[in-house]
Amino acid sequence: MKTSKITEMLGIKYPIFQGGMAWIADAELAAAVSNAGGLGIIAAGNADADYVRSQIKKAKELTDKPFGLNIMLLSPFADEVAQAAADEKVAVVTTGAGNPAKYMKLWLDAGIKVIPVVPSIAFAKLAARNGAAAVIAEGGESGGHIGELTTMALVPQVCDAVDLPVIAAGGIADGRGIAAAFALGADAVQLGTRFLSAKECNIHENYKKKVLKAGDTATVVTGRRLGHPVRSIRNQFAREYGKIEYTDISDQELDDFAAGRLRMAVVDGDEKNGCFLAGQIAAMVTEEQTCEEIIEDLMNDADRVLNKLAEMSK
Ligand code: TUI
Repeated sequence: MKTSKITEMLGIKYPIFQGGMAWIADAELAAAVSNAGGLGIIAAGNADADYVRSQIKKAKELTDKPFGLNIMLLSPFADEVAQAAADEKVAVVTTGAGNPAKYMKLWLDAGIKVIPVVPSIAFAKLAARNGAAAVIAEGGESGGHIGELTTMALVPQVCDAVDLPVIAAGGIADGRGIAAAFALGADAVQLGTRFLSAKECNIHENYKKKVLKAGDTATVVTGRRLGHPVRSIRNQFAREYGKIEYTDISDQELDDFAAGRLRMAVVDGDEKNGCFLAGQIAAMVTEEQTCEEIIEDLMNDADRVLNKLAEMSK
């Protein structure tokens, strides 16, 4: 595959981002993806600035390639992590779960390329006005915190709405998904769930097993009532949350019920009580591979599909 606007802008080999998955995407995963030619992204999640600084330092030791930092804007530590990103001058900041407007000047002054996740055209336009280098159009097929639109509907509309490179995310697991994203107008793709099975992904073995054995309807969305819909693999926690979500339980109690569940999944591998975030393509993740194998597979498969499509149009 030839270079794209994104590979040229960021100085990376392949137009593949690894999603900045909270609690999951650490320096080791990000560096492995960057070393394999994609853009690895460390997730700040709900961690404080000291943790984030140590992860950035570690990634710099593990790779001389560009990598990114994802800042989850609902985090209580978002302010100090935003400052850490500027101090450490990471190549790329991606943001999720909110509006990064108040940090844009800080990051742009530090020479950082800011690439927010946008769940709608309004947010894409706002990001463009505020100086974003590109936007990630993430559809609701994704794991974790999601917007309302699907990738199929969101990506072409965002491409039409802003004069910026667009990275498509949500529901992409192989070369067919990558080719489809390009057909919709994207310049690159971001994958999260596919990297959950990576050898360099330091999640609990039970998390990997859950993804590897997931079927097509394995995931479910909870959390709409509090305005933070989250897609995860159906298990006891998701069922219990679903049962109480629309009862007269208070917002605070509902929030408390979900608190700490991602950690229980990622660190403890608690199959019943953890919240195992994963996208709708979990069933397409069928083997443990290194990041290099995953990325080479993806690019070869995308080339195969694009060549097939080119043949069809002759
Ligand atoms: O951020 C994600 N995925 C995530 S974050 C996360 S941790 C979390 N824990 C508990 C509650 C919520 C999150 C797990 N997965 N993806 C990027 C993303 N951003 N998807 C959707 C959005 C988004 C949604 C609304 C971006 C902006 C936005 O603005 C609306 C507003 O009102 O701020």
